[in-house]
Amino acid sequence: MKVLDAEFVQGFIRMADDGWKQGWHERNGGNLSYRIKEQEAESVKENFEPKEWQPIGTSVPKLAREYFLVTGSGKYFRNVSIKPEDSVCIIELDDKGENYRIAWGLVNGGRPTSELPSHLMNHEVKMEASGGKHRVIYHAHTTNTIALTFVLPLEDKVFTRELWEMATECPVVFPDGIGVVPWMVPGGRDIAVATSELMKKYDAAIWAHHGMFASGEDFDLTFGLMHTVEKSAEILVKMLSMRPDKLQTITPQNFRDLAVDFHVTLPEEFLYEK
Ligand code: 2HA
Ligand code: ZN
Repeated sequence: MKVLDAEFVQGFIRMADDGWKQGWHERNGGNLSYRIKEQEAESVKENFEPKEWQPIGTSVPKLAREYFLVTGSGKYFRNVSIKPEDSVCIIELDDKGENYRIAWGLVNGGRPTSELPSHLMNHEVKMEASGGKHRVIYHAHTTNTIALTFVLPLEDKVFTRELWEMATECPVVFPDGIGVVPWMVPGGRDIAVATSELMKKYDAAIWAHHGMFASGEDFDLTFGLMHTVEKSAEILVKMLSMRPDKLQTITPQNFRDLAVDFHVTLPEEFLYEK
């Protein structure tokens, strides 16, 4: 089968396009990766032409020999759907999880995303935590979430609680909460380590003054998570623009009642009295 005909590739392209349409991917902002299933890799392997091995910049031994579909460094989400073979690539990891090589794509040259260390370290953590179910890692420059990192304390418990309060669906969509990474230089191993530490506990992490990372089992769940958090952030930005306080809101006891009916566990650390 041609790579572009595969369902997982079509799903990846659609998600990239959806993110672009949301306004989260100015210029070359953001990146997306998908851990390819064995039978999916098998179905398109006839097209692979492996290039030389390159260092990942970190070590992900549990992902040894896995294949990933990833956006290219410096490539624009805006272009993914019209020239996917120029914008994305399939990479293979070596048997130590220390090097990668391009097997398909980036036909005009280039490298996988500059955030490859963060993507792969998050994949490693989430694969373990989910018993192998999580396959998608998504980084986007979500406008309203970024705006909030200038006015809210950069604490997991503050962001979780404030975002939960803005839309009743939020505690059901991300019951474990959301993490916050303080401002750090992007692209390297340090920010990858800090993010993957938070991803042991959460499915989403905010990068202060930069954007967000989300993890999920498939494209729908991962895009849906990013979309839900960002929508909630938009409501909070609107609310704070109208007045600095709330006349009424969802209370800690409301959240506890919701948890019972929706069969989710909401950690008490987020249900503090203000
Ligand atoms: O330009 O978003 O964080 C890609 C990025 C880097
Ligand atoms: Zn970014």
